Amino acid sequence: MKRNLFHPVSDAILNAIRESSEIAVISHVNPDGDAIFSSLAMESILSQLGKKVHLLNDGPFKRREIMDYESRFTSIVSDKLKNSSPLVMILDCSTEDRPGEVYQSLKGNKTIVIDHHASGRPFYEEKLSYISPLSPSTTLLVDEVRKALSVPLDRNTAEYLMLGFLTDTGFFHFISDIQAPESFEKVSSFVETGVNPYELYDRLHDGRKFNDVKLSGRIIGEAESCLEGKVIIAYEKKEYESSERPGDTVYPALLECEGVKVVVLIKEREDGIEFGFRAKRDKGVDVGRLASDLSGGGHSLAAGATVKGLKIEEAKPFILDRLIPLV
Ligand SMILES: [Mn+2]
Repeated sequence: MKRNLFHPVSDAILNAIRESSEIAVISHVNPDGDAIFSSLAMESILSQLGKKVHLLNDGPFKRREIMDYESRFTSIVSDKLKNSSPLVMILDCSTEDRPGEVYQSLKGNKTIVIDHHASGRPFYEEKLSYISPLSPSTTLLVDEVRKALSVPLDRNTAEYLMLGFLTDTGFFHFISDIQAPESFEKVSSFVETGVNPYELYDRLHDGRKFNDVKLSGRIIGEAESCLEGKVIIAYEKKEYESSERPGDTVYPALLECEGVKVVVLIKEREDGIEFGFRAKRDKGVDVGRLASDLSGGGHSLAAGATVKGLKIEEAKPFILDRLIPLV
């Protein structure tokens, strides 16, 4: 089998870890599952080597799947930590602003970057970085570091590694054929420790508030099919109150519609409109480019942008004008 996803972890990285007794682990602001679970897995691995680990994140912990772990992290870098000149490990961040404020106060320390994003502006020292754009999650790269450090895989660590993988791949949905063989080898090693995919699926999905599920239903009910169904527009109005991000339910449901190429979620904010875009794979629409034309960002299949001063009734013609040449 051709090996694509992982390359050897450099000696510079392994030595930096071995020589450090104090390590600050930082992931990105507004964290997602992969950010938090790669941090927790790294903490568990480093602790087994006797390291003192500090988990840092600016938050906020808004996503349901990570809320329970907030207390394990801090956004305050103590003077004591600063003065100890810890090794810094940055996980799941593609640009220098992603690690947020906590990183600013530790800048200048020796820093390792582990990430799987294809784009971004490198802000790291080559030999201290472990970047593999083909890896479906940062947690799989953390597992390569674990192996290189000869730390055995226990169930607890495997569960974190699996959770980051599951959240970044939409529970196996977004894995390409290039990624699949090596990814599933990893998954196989995780489940061998006793990790149970069924249980993790329920843990990631259950516990939603009834009203949040109803609101998602309302947003789907009010969605509009445009341009012969190639574009579907849904609205998240200011008066809608949800304790979660309705898009997590609304996008996948609307992307299942026959003939759809792009789903747009128009989110009414205090100062304008935030557009969320999701594109169907293999339909030739790059919503990342559309978003960046609007000074936003993202990937070819998932992206977003905010247009200040735009009113909700202006949002649909505004975005359809831009989508007509693309679909
Ligand atoms: Mn990630």
